[in-house]
Amino acid sequence: MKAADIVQQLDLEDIHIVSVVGSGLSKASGMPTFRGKDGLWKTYSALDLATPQAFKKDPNLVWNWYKWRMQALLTAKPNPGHDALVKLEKMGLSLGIITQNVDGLINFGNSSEHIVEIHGRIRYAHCTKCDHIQRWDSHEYAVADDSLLYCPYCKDALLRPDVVWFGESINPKHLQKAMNWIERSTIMLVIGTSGTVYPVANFPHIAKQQGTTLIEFNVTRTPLTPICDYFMRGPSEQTLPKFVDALLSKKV
Ligand code: BJW
Repeated sequence: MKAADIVQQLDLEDIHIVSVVGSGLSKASGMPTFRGKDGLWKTYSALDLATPQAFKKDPNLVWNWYKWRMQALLTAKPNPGHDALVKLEKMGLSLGIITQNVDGLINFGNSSEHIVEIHGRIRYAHCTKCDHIQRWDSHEYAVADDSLLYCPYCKDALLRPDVVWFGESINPKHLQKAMNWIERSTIMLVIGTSGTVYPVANFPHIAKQQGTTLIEFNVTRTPLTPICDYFMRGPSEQTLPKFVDALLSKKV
């Protein structure tokens, strides 16, 4: 469906947008997605590496996967899809963005009030023993040379990426903030996610139950498509800017 046709049907007097974001948004910035052929690194499935068990069994393997992704991220730039979300926020139409992406490519400058990075942040690593957290997003660390990163305080304890793996809990403050935005939302944008990882895959269902209008942006249908009110098929780096521009042209 065309952006202008969707905007035509929205209640423009009452716009409170919450966005739920997945890895498809960052694909045009050179970041791989998780599922499908993109989700394969060497012969490993990304999903088999994103677990505490995989890290325990072979920390070198898991760190090398993260270093490979970091090498891509060090030269990655936000794409027009990321920029469109920042534009919505600047216009005061966005309650918040719930992103599953750990890449930090949605750039609000110093303000992180309106974004929740629900699966963590790849640019940081935390100690497996103490509370120490440090950045590791530099060429110095992102070398796939089998070296491990250790805590400067605990010495013998490994650092691990500051992300949420399968079976690990989501930060309750992040969940609370996300739920609060969903409760207040009138529109939810579901962008570039396969909608298969919980609890995020439940958010559109919760929003739908309370009457929020759902608009999905994806190159293909997903398990969430049947409950969405509108589906904008295509790369989000193209469809999202079109939608945001159509919305802003009606709002101002
Ligand atoms: C484009 C595009 C373009 C491409 N434009 N689109 C309830 C039921 C069943 C199981 C569970 C449940 N609740 C919890 C669970 C267990 C588990 C889970 O969900 N399992 C499922 C697999 C069934 N969840 C958890 O363990 C979570 N923890 C939790 O809930 O704690 C409490 C608890 C624990 C245990 C049991 C019960 C409760 C934690 C989940 C953590 C997920 N972590 C990862 C790795 C993060 C770190 C890292 O980045 O390395 O998060 S896994 C991976 O999947 C990553 C992603 O954020 C996440 C979602 O993937 P995403 O973004 O949707 O990517 P893809 O590849 O799947 O899809 C890309 C989409 O883009 C596709 O649709 C394309 O078509 C599209 N696309 N190009 C637009 N240009």
